[in-house]
Amino acid sequence: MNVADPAAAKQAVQYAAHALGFSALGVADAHTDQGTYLADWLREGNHADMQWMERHLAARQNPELVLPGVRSIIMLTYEYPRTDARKTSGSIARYAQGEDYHKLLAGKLEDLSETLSFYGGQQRCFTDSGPVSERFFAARAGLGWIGRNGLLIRPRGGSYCFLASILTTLELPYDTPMPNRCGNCHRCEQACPTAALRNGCCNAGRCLSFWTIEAKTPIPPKIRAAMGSRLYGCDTCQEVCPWNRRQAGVEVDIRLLMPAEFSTLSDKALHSMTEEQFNRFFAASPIRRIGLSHLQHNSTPAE
Ligand code: B12
Ligand code: SF4
Ligand code: SF4
Repeated sequence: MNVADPAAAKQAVQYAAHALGFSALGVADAHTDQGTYLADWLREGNHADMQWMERHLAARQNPELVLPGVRSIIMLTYEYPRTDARKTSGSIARYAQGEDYHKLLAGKLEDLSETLSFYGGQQRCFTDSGPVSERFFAARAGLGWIGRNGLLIRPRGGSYCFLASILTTLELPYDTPMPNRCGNCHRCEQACPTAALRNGCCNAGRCLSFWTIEAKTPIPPKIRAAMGSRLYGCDTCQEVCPWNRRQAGVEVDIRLLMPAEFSTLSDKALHSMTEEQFNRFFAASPIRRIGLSHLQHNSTPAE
């Protein structure tokens, strides 16, 4: 739908996003051709046992199926911690050190949706929670480029951020994509412990993030051997990225920082936890979703 003053509507949502703690906002044309990248990726079996990805294919490729009349996709970034706060063995990916971002961002996205409703728009909002190609649209919205590690890289902020999306029926001014600045660097591909990265494509069946979070089957011995002491997720292809070095002055929501009791939770304590203790301990954390037995399976068995 055409807005009387699209620039004013975009500016209003930009101000509101900034006030809510989002670090950047960009707008992409919802009908941008996504090509066959995702379909090819699925056909080659890169999604391992994440069958839900096949079910989402049609909607992912056609945002009209997600929100009829959609014109723009607003993409947002929200910073998460830069350092691994664990003091004992067993690393937890930076994005999962604090509270569950799905819940943390949902209310903020609803607030932004209300701002857009004021201009006559209808919206649907997601953060890692819906059939939207978030990295693709973030790159189209000019927020950064897709690096060889498959992640959205920002020239000033690197890749340590969540992506969130708002599909809207409003036609807002679109932003311009930026060039890829990976250059001749291949550090992420070289550092990946399981060789999961190839030509900017991540094979989930090899990725330690998949095995420690999403997999429904036991970790195969070859993967286990490469896992080291990763307890939940993997940040290796981000840790080695030169764009993640310049991080001075980045403000992170305090709720995304690791609580003290997490940073010292030992393998032994984890293995002696009951379901009830686990649910209480991880009540606000995204880690709760995988359940106690999966987390225990990830950790080195207690002596
Ligand atoms: C499934 C999934 C996974 C799977 C598969 C990973 C993968 N690489 O696809 C697993 C469980 C392994 C995973 C792991 C991680 N994930 Co994940 N994941 C997703 C999810 C739900 C869908 C991704 C997907 O569809 N992948 C399939 C590929 C083919 O599609 P795609 O993402 O649209 O992007 C590709 C195309 O754009 C393509 N492309 C490149 N050039 C071109 C050119 C053209 C013309 C076209 C058409 C396409 C194209 O390249 C992109 C990357 O491969 C998204 C949320 C979402 N809804 O998008 C989060 C998401 C991508 N994950 C995220 C994160 C943080 C992670 C981890 C870092 C977590 C961790 N620390 O353990 C790791 C990183 C692993 C890695 N190197 O990719 C963030 C990324 C933030 C960022 N800065 O980019 C997202 C966006 C969630 C969020 N909302 O914040 N993830
Ligand atoms: S998250 Fe870890 S295993 Fe997955 S691609 Fe990156 S470095 Fe490789
Ligand atoms: S490590 Fe190098 S190749 Fe990989 S994403 Fe970062 S800049 Fe690109």
